[in-house]
Amino acid sequence: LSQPLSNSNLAQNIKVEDDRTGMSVETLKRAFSDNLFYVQGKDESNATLHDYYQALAFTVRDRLLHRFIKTGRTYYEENVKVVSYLSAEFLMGRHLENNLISLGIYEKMRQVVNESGLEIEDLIEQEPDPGLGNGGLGRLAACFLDSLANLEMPAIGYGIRYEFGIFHQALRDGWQAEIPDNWLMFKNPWEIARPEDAVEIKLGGHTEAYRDEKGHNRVSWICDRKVKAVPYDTPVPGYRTNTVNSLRLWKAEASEEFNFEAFNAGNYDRAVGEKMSSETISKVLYPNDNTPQGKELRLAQQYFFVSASLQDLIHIHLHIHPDLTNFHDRAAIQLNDTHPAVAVAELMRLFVDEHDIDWDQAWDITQKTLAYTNHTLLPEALERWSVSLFSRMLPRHIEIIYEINHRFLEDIRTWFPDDEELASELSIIEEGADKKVRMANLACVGSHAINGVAALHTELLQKYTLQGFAKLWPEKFFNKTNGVTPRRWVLLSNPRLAKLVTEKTQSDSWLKNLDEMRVLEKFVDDADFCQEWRDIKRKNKITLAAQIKKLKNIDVNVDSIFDVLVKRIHEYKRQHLMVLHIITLYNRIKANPNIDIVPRTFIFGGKAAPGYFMAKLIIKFANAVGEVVNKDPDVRGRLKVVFLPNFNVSLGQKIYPAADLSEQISTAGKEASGTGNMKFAMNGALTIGTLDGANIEIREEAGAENFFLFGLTAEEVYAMKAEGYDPMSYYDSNEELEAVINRIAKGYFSYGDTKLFKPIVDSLLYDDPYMLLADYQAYIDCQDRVSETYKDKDKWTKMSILNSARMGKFSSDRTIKEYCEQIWGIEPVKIDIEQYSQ
Ligand code: B1N
Repeated sequence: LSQPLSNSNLAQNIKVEDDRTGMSVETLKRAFSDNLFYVQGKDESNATLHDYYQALAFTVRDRLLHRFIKTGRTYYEENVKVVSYLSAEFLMGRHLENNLISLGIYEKMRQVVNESGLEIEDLIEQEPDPGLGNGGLGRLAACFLDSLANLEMPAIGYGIRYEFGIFHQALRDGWQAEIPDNWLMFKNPWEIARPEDAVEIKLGGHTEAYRDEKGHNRVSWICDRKVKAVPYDTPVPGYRTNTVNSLRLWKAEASEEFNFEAFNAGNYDRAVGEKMSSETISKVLYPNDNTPQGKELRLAQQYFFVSASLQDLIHIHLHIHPDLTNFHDRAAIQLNDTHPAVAVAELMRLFVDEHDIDWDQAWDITQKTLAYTNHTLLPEALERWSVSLFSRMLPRHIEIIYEINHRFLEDIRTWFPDDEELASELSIIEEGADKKVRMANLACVGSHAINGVAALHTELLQKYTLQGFAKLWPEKFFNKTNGVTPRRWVLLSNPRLAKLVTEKTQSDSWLKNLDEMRVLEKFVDDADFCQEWRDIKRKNKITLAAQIKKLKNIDVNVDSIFDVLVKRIHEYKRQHLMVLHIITLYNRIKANPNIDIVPRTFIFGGKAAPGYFMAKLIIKFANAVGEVVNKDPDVRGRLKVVFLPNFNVSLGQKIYPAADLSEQISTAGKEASGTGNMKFAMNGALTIGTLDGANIEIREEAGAENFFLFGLTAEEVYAMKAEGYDPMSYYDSNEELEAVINRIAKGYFSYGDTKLFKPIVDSLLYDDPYMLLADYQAYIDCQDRVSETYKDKDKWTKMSILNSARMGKFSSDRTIKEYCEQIWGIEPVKIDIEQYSQ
């Protein structure tokens, strides 16, 4: 974003039919061979599938670049307000197929690839799935970038270019094994390094007060370490728009200055050590979801990408504006959870220490710029950093935080003179033997907007988790129910369904306005349409069945209910409740082998945090039960249990379209929103779920009669806990439940070993923090209703159609419009590329 050095219009020399821009089949074919030859250095005699993938990827990338460059230039020249989405995770999924679809050249490219004797699907499968996120939070960031570009909104994603993403999960003897994800092993055609835009990040050291030439008291931070942050930009195209936004991810490298000193001092070892320890910062994604990792390196990661992103934004601003006093008019910054919350202190430091703005004005700009999204109600998931660690790494920031807190508490004590309890609840610092910085409090105090991610979640945040702040500043609170992009989660994942919807609505505009899927409602009684609907689901199930055969060597019945639970493994998500249902059905078969039972295929997928013992044991439990059930001749194949390894975005794309039943069975009040629930419903799965997160709104939209509801409400959960919940009483009074627990406890699923699953049994009987036993009977009864309904094909089909047709609300386009209008103040910007258009 610098002033042009030349005013001759070089880009104009590039003609539409040139090999890097042309969209005709002939040109694409030439470009594909050209890239294979000149980029990969191969020809058809020695090219591997991966070489062909790279050639195809570069051919597609070339066609994004004009739009990419023009988009950035337009934002700069038109001096528009841009939103920056700061997130420690972006779970983008594979780029190639998405970019082909966005550009509208998928079918042409298929032809080109076919003419080389290859299948485009095989090339698409060559791309490593970029797993720079754990689960819903990272995937939400990716859906938001898609919607922002689709809606032609000026936006940039800022995050970390982890060298190792989420681990690859293998299953060995039913146990999870973690394998490093070396996704950058081959070159990444989707990123462009911008070493010229690198910035320095300081760490450690101490602060010194001084008086500047104007006689002002100032502070300078004398660090003991510097790291260089190098940006890598990935284009994010909108669906058939000219807008191509940027995802800017920072890589940590050794600072030249420091290396130089060590080299000059003749200390080669130190220079090399410095380089390695610097690069460690962006080395690996912490594999925890919904539980913080209080590691020093994690705090360094957070500060590293926040400081780099804010310096970048300030640098860009000062290119156009004389000073930073109007920064908030040109930048909106969204904090994706508290992971980037140190931005509050860093923005203040940059304004006050580096750009000489007085405190009050700096604070005003900071608050007007920042907004914070909370993603969890689990108290143990709220980030708190020890003051001693914080002070060691960020000595200036802890001073700034204390100053912010001091001024904030002074206000609180003026407004509520005798309420010391309120002051201690709201304080950014948690007092005690081991003082903590409460990152959620820091984010709330430093932001003008705070939001939850589903209606119930926002309500509970205001009532419990952030109640003090909600009373203090009710006007700061917003609900922004999550959404998912229909481009990736319907069009790309389920092309058969997409084709049918386009035929019936006589346009593909539903992909930009998902509410248009409502048109399908008028076909629910059209027998031919219903048959087509069933055929599509069946074909998708056949495709998934082939994948199951390939990955697990298990044969499944495509006419059985595909009953699916895929998400991160966590006790609050209650994967083990689904296992209790499986054992219940198994017991019924064992008691009466000729029982009339609706066949089911239970499909699990999901990773456990490597240090989360119970989550890993639940994986083993599901696998162990599956092993017994799948091979018992009494079962006669009526029940099959499959745990698919390494659930990720690519596998999700195969699973959601093939599901009949979506399991959304978290303890009410624990799942902030969920987003998998939306992907399933859009693809015509029916939901069995609790009144938790966005399930509530999905049920509202689909209609209560099209949703299998069970279980306690959040308020009932709290009330029961307050009264003293006794899980044993359910075991004592429910024969079916007792038989299930006894079978586990006796070692039936562990070759007689009664110790293996004892932690699960004990947790359920003596503690049951997630109330599986309280919800057990309601769940089983509801599952019996599911089976009854499935027997009535017409009824099930109708419910399925209505679910898909009514999911318009859960397009992330709707969510993003709300953020743009109500929180960011961002408007669409047309990108004009007439000189390159097709
Ligand atoms: O964020 C999703 C929600 O749909 C889910 O309900 C929610 O569980 C998820 C620390 C998290 N909340 N918190 C995290 C992830 C990584 C980490 O290090 C917390 N993820 C969620 C999107 O709103």
